[in-house]
Amino acid sequence: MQNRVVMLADFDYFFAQCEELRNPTIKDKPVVVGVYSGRTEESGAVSTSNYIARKYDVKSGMPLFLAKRKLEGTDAIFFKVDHEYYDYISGRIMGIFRLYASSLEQVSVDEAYLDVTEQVEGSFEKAIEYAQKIKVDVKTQVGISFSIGVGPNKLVAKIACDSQKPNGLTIVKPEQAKAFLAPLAVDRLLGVGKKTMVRMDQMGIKTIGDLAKYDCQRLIEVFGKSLGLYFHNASNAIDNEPVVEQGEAESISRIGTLKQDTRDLAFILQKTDELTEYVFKDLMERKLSFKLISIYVVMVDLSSKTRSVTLDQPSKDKETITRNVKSLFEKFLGESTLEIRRVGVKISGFNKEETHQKPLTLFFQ
Ligand code: TTP
Ligand code: CA
Repeated sequence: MQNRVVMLADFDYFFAQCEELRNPTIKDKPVVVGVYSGRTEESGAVSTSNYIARKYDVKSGMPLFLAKRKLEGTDAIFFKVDHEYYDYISGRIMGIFRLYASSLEQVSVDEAYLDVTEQVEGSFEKAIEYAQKIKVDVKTQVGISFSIGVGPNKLVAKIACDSQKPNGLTIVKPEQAKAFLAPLAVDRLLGVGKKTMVRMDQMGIKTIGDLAKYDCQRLIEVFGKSLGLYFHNASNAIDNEPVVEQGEAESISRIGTLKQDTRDLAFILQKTDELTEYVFKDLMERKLSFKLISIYVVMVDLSSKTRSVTLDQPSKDKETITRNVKSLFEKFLGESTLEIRRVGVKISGFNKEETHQKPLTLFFQ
């Protein structure tokens, strides 16, 4: 299978950058965005600050009075959070990202994964230029800068992105991924909190490289099967989690145009087999089972029809799709006399438990 090329984009000092955007004159001053609790004039905490304020040791989560003390004597400016405005800016950027990716997974108001494999034809060289293009486009259209990490999967892309901020662009090719992770502390991996870190330290594991070399069987004994396997894979830069749209459609489908209008079953099935390959690939990535198979037919007069079949048992295999698509078309050709122009294959009726199964990594916190 082709290499995946996955990007993580993380907007720089986001809330504070949004404030700079609408007040350009404050750009060279320390900027702090805070949540005011309302109890007293001063009480509340720092949401984020620009990099000038960070030089004075201002940090997210810090009480505002402390931030004010640290910035005493400077011309620092303080803002109240304005989520509506930040969401609006975020939405505009996500809209631009969507044009650049086959799938977009928004993780938070200021972070999103982009699967750009097809767009860069699996090439990390092309991905550098592509990432720069996205940066310039967003900067020109919206005025916001961000950091991008590029890797063969989400895990590597995320750590790559964190390694160079703000306005960073960090590329980690598949063959460099293991060596890139190896020297980093184990707690850089999602799921390694304080307790796990102490336990790993006792086992002589300090870096991701130590974890990668550690006996997998032993990890399973200590942390249980799913977590043990996850630690083994993650430390070896293996991560197969697909980039999935939030609230993604409850079906997988592909439509294609036939090379010529026809009523020839074999000719049609050649096309639908091709479409089924793609549908099946998506299905494998999402690890789902389906109960409903449908065909979509567009006739020469551009009228369209669908036909479906419901399976007795949920299925996960390709042959079931191919076989049912074939019999649906056999039946359909018997019912209609028009030549066919376009065809589609769709599977749906996914097992709800599977669709709601969150990736393992979401269970950690
Ligand atoms: P982050 O991505 O953690 O931080 P950032 O965008 O401010 O800075 P950078 O990525 O350049 O390091 O958080 C994104 C936004 O979430 C941030 O702008 C404000 C908000 N936030 C809080 O409100 N409280 C917090 O404790 C943190 C960490 C973030
Ligand atoms: Ca950010």
